[in-house]
Amino acid sequence: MKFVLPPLPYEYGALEPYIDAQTMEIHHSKHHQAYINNLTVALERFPEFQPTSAESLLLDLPAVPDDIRAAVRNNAGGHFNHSLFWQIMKPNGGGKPNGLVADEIKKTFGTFEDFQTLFNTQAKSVFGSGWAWLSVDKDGKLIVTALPNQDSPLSYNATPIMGLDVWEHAYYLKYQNKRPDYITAWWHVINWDMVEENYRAIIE
Ligand code: MN3
Repeated sequence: MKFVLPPLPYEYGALEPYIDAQTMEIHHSKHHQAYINNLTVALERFPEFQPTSAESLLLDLPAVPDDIRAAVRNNAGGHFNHSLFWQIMKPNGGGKPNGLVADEIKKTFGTFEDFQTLFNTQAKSVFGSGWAWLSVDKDGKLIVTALPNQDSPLSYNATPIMGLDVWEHAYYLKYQNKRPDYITAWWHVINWDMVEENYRAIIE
């Protein structure tokens, strides 16, 4: 199977002023592309091992040949995570969620603001590089987690519906060491319609 860089659903500058065009261009065309290239190179070493998708690799990492398991974990993770990340942002996003996911957030975490505080705390807590995630666990419950590097919730029995990349490459040009400012700004570009769509795809 051939892995390809999905086009961004908006222009590189579309998330300004919250995420700058240069960061978006490097992040998408260089970083995301590098995960795809590295994944491809790793898999070429085992032509008899033919995954059907990045998801299938992440759902069953123990099935990946030992020699390339770490590379697959990092790079299939990088490909899958970023593919989700671009989709759950949009220009003129932000605000509060609607629909089923909004109801479930309230049921699980209290108010929307309680959820946001928890998510922000997880995003700030990542030591070094990683992500904060909102996922649906195997019992259908919403969970907020932080994971290191490019680890995907898929490898931890959960399906992500929203994630925030807190690698420095996601914000350093504009925000330098001020990760909390990037996190605050990011809520202005969240695409709640897509989060709702992701949620419905799992529970319906
Ligand atoms: Mn990234």
